[in-house]
Parts: sequence; C-alpha cells; structure tokens
Amino acid sequence: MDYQSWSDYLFQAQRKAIAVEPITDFEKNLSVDDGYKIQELLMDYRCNEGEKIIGAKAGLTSIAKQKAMGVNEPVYGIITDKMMLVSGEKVELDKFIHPRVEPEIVFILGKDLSGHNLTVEEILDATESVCCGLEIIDSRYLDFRFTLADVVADNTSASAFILGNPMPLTNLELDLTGCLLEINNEVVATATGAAVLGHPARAVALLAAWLHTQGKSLKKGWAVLSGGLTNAFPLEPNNYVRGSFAHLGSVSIKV
Ligand code: 0L1
Ligand code: MG
Repeated sequence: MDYQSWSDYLFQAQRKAIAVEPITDFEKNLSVDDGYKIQELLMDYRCNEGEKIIGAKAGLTSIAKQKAMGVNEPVYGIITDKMMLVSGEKVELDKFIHPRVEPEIVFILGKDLSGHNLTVEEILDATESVCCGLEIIDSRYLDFRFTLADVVADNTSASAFILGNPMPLTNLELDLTGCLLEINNEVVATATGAAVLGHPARAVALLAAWLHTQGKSLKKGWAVLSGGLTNAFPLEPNNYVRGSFAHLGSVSIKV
C-alpha cells in the first residue's frame, strides 16, 4: 500500500477543505495499523509546512461517542499549534468541511510520560494543570463516513481546539467534574468527567501507552485532549458555543 500517497490525499483534503471518499472505498483491507502509518506521514507533511506539535488527543473515549460511531475502542492523534484557537474567538466556517464541537477535559503535562498501564495517580502526578476545552472535529471524509482505520489515518478528525484557563489539580475530582455544553444559550448536552473511561486520566494513560509502543512519549508542556465527554454537535452559522465545567470555568467560540 502506498502510505505516502494516502497521506497526501488527506493532507490536500484538509488544506483545501474539500471532503473526499474514505480510503477504504479503494483499499478494502486498510487496517488500523495502516491508518496510524498514514497518520504519521500526514503529520510529517504538516510539520514540514511549519506546524509544531504541541500535544496529543484521544478520541472516541466515551460510550456516547463510541455508540454514535458504532465502534468500541478509542483512537489517538496529534495536535499542533495551528489548530489552537482562542476562547471567544470567531470561527470562520469556510476553513472547515463540516465541523462539529465537543467539550473535553485537557491535561497540561509537567513531565514526560511514557509506558504501559500507567495509573490514574501516575498521570495526575505528571500533570501540571488541567483546563476545560472545546475540540472542533472535522472529518476529511464525505458525510463523516469512515471505518476506524480511515479515521485514524485522518488524524482522528483533529481540526481545532480551544483551551480554558489552566487550573491546579489540587482538590479536583476530575471524574466528578460536571460539564454543560450550550449552543446559543441552550443546554444541548451534559456529562461528568467519568464519561471518559471512568476517569479522563485513563485516556492520557492510553495515549502514553500508544506512544510507548512507537518508542515515543507524551512531552512535558504538551496539552493532552482526553476525548469528548458528550456527543459532538454540528457547528452552524451564527452559533455561540460554550462549554462550562465545575471548578474549571468555561470556554466559548462564536461562528
Ligand atoms: O475526537 C474525537 O473523538 C473524534 C474521533 C474521530 C471520530 C469523529 O470524527 O467523530
Ligand atoms: Mg475529541
């Protein structure tokens, strides 16, 4: 399989904001491992264009999202400086294909982290601060139609994210942290941190294990998106989207 040309295929789709057919329409046997090889080359392309890796993301970490996508395992991707937006910022829809937004708990690491079976305590010990966040996902595939292998190749639909103010971990129980997602001041979904694998730090542990198998690690200073607590909602013209979290504050965007 020509991994390089599939990564170019997805790179061009993202750059031009034009949806394309899933790779599995052409490569019936595309595996999740193939998807990760394509993702790695895709991120090389983006870094060669000047983007800087500043973190990682876990996707499909909640039952709500796994059910919505008909899968039963998380996926992992990479985030860059170019994907970061500022809270309150106006989002231009024409930069995206069919964006959706979801609320997330984000870990800012104070140490490098790598290894299998890291515990929640080990993750929290390596965490400098946490913040609330919104992730904008934007599959490069037509109608969000893809297999797990396709979406992995597409860097798990990573497109943009917005971070709230960093908060110290002291006295925070992230599994009990409640979250409201509002669109145009109407609550469209609610959840607690436990929606992500029982505790969002478990998503960070899975990311550390994924990188460990490649001889890599989560890096000190990185932002780690632990996955949508609720389903993702389409971003429409004139939307005002706000994610509000107990003890973590809120984060918003305007369309
Ligand atoms: O961040 C996510 O959970 C997205 C994972 C990929 C699936 C999708 O595009 O919804
Ligand atoms: Mg996400």
